[in-house]
Amino acid sequence: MADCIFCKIGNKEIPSTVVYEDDDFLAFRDINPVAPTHVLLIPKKHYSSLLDLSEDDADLMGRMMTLVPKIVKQLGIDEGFRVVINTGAKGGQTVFHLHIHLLGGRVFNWPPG
Ligand code: DGP
Repeated sequence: MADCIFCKIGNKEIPSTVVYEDDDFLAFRDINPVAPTHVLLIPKKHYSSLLDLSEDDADLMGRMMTLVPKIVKQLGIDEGFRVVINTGAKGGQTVFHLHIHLLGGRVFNWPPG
């Protein structure tokens, strides 16, 4: 997608701090971290959100999920972390290219306690 910021990060038109890359995925540091470690994992293929997925995407998305343990171990946050996918403007999504937030360290107080 021509005007998608994460497509541009994925194809290196826009620089980012990359922590993992292969042919289909890129993980990079969030520009506005809300946790001591805050990384975004994206498919290089453009999907606007989780709502774009169909059965045809099961293999790609399965591989994306299996990257999570690999990346959190590399980042040293595997003792405890959160995985967040904001979906839709009312779900807090601000960049409309599917991405997984990987949040490690002390994060927002949810669930409370
Ligand atoms: P969300 O609100 O779930 O759509 O998350 C979008 C995240 O993307 C937000 O935490 C900030 C981050 N972000 C937006 N623009 C850039 C950018 O140009 N570079 C990087 N590294 N992160 C960005």
